[in-house]
Amino acid sequence: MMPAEFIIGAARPEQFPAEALPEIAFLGRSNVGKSSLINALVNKKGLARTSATPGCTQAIQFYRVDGRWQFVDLPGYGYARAPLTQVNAWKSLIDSYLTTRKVLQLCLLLLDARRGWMESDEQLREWLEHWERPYMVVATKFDKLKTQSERVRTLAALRATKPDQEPMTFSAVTGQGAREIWQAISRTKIHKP
Ligand SMILES: Nc1nc2c(ncn2[C@@H]2O[C@H](COP(=O)(O)OP(=O)(O)OP(=O)(O)O)[C@@H](O)[C@H]2O)c(=O)[nH]1
Ligand SMILES: [Mg+2]
Repeated sequence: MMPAEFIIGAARPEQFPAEALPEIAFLGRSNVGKSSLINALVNKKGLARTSATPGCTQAIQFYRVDGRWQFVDLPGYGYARAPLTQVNAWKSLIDSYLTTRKVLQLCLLLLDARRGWMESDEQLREWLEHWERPYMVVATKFDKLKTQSERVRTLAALRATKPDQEPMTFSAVTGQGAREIWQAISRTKIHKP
């Protein structure tokens, strides 16, 4: 287990904590497994709240990890039944985080392995590219792909959209992929704010 602690849940930009450490942001559709991935990486069940109900993480949750990083759990998007006011609040909160945060080093864009790229993921991807935010794609819930041909097909579809990078895979059930994601995080260059 790695030392990890909750810092704050920020519902407004004024509540973002000090830009003290490099940040790794976890982005993706509602229910894709962002909070589960954070818990698996720090090997601490229950650090980030997870739920089978989409829209569990509402504010931006900041965690300090190993005294070296801040992990940032962003509220999920793309939940069809979310009210429009909530969708707009999500957009402006995420917008202000992604456009202003100087210590943001790397975005992990999580996709459900069974669904691949969906429209809202494509929009986010274009947005990250527009703002020149480095990001890596992680296909989550990989344990749900039962056959080798399903896994091969999924990886090919993910590569087709972002050919410059091998997509990473992850399962919170088996822990598969956590080591590679840690390697990617460790490789990101440390930015001095
Ligand atoms: N089988 C399987 N289930 C997973 C995996 N990761 C997450 N889940 C389940 O998917 C559901 C959503 O997981 P969360 O980690 O809460 O998802 P989230 O992206 O943080 O969701 P929001 O906070 O609502 O945006 C929970 O029921 C998890 O147990 C995985 O790798 N495999
Ligand atoms: Mg969550």
